Amino acid sequence: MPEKIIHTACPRNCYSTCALRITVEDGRLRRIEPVPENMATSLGACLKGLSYLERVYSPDRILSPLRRDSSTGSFRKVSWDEALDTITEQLLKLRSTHGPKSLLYYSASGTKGLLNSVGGAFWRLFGGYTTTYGDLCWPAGLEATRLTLGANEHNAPWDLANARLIVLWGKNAAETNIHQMKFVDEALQQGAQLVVIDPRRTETAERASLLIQPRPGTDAAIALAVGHQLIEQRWIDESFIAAHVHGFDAYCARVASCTPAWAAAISGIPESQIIRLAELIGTTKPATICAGFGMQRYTNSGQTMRAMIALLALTGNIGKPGAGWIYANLRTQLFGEKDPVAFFPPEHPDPLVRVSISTALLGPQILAAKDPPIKMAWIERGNPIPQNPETPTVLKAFRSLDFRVVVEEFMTDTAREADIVLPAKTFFEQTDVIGAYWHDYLQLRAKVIEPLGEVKPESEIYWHLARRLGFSPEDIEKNLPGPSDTAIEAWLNRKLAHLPGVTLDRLREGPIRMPDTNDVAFADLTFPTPSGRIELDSSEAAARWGVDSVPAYREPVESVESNDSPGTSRYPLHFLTPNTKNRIHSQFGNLAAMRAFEPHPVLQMHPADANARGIVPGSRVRIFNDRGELTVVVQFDFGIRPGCVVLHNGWWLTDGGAVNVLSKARETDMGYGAAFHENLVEVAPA
Ligand SMILES: Nc1nc2c(c(=O)[nH]1)N[C@H]1C(S)=C(S)[C@@H](COP(=O)(O)OP(=O)(O)OC[C@H]3O[C@@H](n4cnc5c(=O)[nH]c(N)nc54)[C@H](O)[C@@H]3O)O[C@H]1N2
Ligand SMILES: Nc1nc2c(c(=O)[nH]1)N[C@H]1C(S)=C(S)[C@@H](COP(=O)(O)OP(=O)(O)OC[C@H]3O[C@@H](n4cnc5c(=O)[nH]c(N)nc54)[C@H](O)[C@@H]3O)O[C@H]1N2
Ligand code: SF4
Ligand SMILES: [Mo]
Repeated sequence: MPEKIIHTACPRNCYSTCALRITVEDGRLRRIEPVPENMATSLGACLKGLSYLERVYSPDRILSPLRRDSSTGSFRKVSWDEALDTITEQLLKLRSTHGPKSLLYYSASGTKGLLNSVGGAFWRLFGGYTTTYGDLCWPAGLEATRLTLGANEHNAPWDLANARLIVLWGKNAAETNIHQMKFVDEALQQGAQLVVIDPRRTETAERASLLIQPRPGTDAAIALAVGHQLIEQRWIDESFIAAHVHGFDAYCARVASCTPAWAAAISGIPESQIIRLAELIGTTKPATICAGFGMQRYTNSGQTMRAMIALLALTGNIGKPGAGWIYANLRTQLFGEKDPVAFFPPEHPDPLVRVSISTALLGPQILAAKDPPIKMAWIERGNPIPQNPETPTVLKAFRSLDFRVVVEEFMTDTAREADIVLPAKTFFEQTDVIGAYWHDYLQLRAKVIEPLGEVKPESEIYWHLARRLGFSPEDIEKNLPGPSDTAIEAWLNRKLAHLPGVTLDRLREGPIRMPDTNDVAFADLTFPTPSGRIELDSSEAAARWGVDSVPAYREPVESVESNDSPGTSRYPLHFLTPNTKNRIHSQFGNLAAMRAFEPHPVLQMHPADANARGIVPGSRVRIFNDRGELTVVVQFDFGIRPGCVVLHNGWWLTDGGAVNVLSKARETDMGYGAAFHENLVEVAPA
């Protein structure tokens, strides 16, 4: 059969959301190449993207429904009829005994797509359901940005090349946003300076002229001291502040005592580095701060992010080319998710939906749920057992349920706990439309091959279940797309109808930037905040989250310096669990292509910390605290701040490296994020 070329886009939870050009031959994927029309990802797929050639056809992929034998724990292949009949019977029993809200529908970040909303539509027709609020990823930063600037938008990715100063603050773009490094590189070639602020010397830091390695969770102190210094040196843009900033006087009062010496003592970095950072931010224009998501997973990090954005407001670095705050660009999230607060409790506009479980507290809150209690879980697009905080409690919570369904591509830690596992599609096997959170392209995630084996996309699974459960044909017709490709396309076109000029046919021609978008966010200097200005003083922050209305530094709850944290002398090491280049969280690590680079979990440790504990490189060590223990191989790394140890997140329990065995279920100060980076451990020879 002749070769066929199809354009699609990678839907992983990854900044890039790359456009991909796929060659298919005999119905099989052959080649994956770049699509230069997406200007943000013109360099093409990363190794993970290229590894789809392995992933889709992996012998480990789940290609048919499986049923667990509860006495032996082993799985056997069953027919779709048996799987769907069993689930139907369980759902009917659950609904009549405990009510529909005893069903937890848990979905996470496994794939992007408009069709993801079909799950919610199905469970409403079922009569209702319980779901989660907040998420593991980014909400403290989203909320801090919304409170300060009014919206989560930022300049186009390529605009970064115009910056003269780039601060990658708690962001490891060389591994997590690799396409951003192209624009960092262009800026550097034109003489820009790069600052990296991270407790680790990452690959990103190799290009930096200043690397600041703070004690984790103390960045707010640094930011406030930089603000203090900017004001003291008159490195501020007074006319910009007068016209566009709300709360400058209150901010000045706050930072008056936040001297560089004060912040240096808190953050454990030289005072001279804070003074140098202030000088760079105060005297280099335009300046962009790119803030990572990793650094906003602390109990004080919403306030930290507000303190960081303030530095751009003081220096007039907003609304201009090469300037601004790059955190998340929600311009393409036009399907109800633009205002993250809309999803927050206590009220949900829909009485059929009980939004009562904080994602950060998933394990404890499943166990504690009442009226009705949670009795059954349906899990898709997520691997909560290794990825959510407090793995042992998440495991206990799932095991306490009467019945569990997991829709998965692979036998993950979560799938192994299921009573029924349903095979999940890969994105090559169903058409969808996806946005992004770094660039503003809408893209067609076009179907490229027929589903392998007996795989059915989720929307089709729901359609079959709806018929078995006896939902009315009108309800099904109105709310759920049918199984055929044409029904899916008609459903997608209806979803896009409110966007002028955006149709599947138009998307087939290539990625489209959002209508009415531009390269510079807030270029008109209007800010959708209560005051219409950039808010350094936010009464909404105080009212909604109970924090100081002006950003302040507060010691993290679990910290070597904090008195609130019992037993910290027993657990003196910060456990950092960052992302890694060749995985997206718990995905890809099971493939041979990735195992070749990272065959097993490795703890990275500064030799000074290791020597003090009699640990030699290459040996096995125990990492432990009151919550759990892991045993892995240790590697020395002079680039890590002493007092910090590093193990990449995403390893499975079955790999022996599931980092959340050690973390605590705890929320961030705002946005209902997960503060699992506040995590103290001790390490000893195994
Ligand atoms: N290859 C790859 N790319 C990804 C992902 C992936 O898993 N793999 N995941 C995607 C997703 S879902 C996300 S959320 C993003 C995350 O993207 P990033 O935020 O870039 O990634 P993280 O590794 O979570 O954190 C970045 C850095 O923050 C540092 N850090 C930790 N605590 C602190 C602190 O208190 N202060 C400071 N200044 N730095 C700190 C860590 O050492 C780490 O190097 O990446 C996305 N891109
Ligand atoms: N300690 C610690 N924990 C962390 C983090 C950290 O930095 N440190 N990072 C956190 C962050 S930022 C995030 S975003 C989360 C990520 O955690 P999750 O949102 O749970 O995401 P993944 O680990 O990528 O797992 C997604 C699962 O979805 C499956 N999947 C992929 N595509 C499909 C599909 O089309 N249909 C179905 N049904 N399934 C599919 C994949 O096979 C995979 O098993 O982890 C969080 N956990
Ligand atoms: S994982 Fe990210 S960088 Fe890699 S191909 Fe997919 S979108 Fe692109
Ligand atoms: Mo994330």
